[in-house]
Amino acid sequence: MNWEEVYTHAKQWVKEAGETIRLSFDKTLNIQTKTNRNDLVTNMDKEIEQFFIKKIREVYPGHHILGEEGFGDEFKTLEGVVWLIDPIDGTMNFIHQQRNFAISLGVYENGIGKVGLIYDVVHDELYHAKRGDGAFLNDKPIPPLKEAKVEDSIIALNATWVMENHRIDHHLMIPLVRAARGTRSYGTAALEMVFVATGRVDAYLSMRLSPWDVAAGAIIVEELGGVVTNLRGEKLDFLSKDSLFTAKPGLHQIILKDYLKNGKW
Ligand code: 2AM
Ligand code: CA
Repeated sequence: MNWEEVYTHAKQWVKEAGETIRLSFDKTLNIQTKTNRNDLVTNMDKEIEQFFIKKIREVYPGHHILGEEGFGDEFKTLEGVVWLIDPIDGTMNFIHQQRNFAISLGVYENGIGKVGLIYDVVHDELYHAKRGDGAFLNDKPIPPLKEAKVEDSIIALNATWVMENHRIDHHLMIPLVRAARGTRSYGTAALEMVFVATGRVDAYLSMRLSPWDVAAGAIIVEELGGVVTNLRGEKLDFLSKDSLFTAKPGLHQIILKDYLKNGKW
């Protein structure tokens, strides 16, 4: 596989998709609900996913595609080359705010992340990485991540876990929230992961995300020395929904040991 070529194509396609989204701001959005009244999808989510699928199938007919809106393939392993696509990560922000959303595109080979792109469309900021070649914000290299202390950290986490009635004992989060310098909530896993990558936040925790929400971000964060696991400290499989815990090196280990180890995540 010529990964340089895949990288170049992916960048071109993401930019093109971003332009389509920017132009859509002047048009009327068609908004529908999926599993519940707050689980939203628009004609743009669908259009952008279909745009990527068309491009990938034309150039790489042997590759598999897993997309949030379900226009890709169905499969149970990450064998071969797999594109994990979130056409709009932060759909609720896209609808309500026309900002704080991103396109997220991760390409994996036999389960190993090779190329990751997250495009902040509104700011025209493309975060991208190819395994082993470092990570970039547009043309600028992003410096490697340094260690941080919990008491100096800003931690991104969303409050949705308070409402969810699964087995999670969210009271266990209180000591961590108290110990940190501050918390932030942005509503887009892809951008929250690039905020970790760029050091704008020190860690990001989420109780439940899908493979396409985290596939690209994991490649970018790991390329900079950051750590990406679930809340139990295990590697992600990029096939099923899971919790997410990503942080600077060192900080990840400390939070896991001192704050998360008693949770049933
Ligand atoms: P989305 O906008 O692509 O749906 C918001 O906290 C983040 O969580 C976003 O990245 C959002 O992705 C994702 N998200 C929202 N609801 C989710 C769900 N039920 N399962 C998995 N991820 C979800
Ligand atoms: Ca989405």
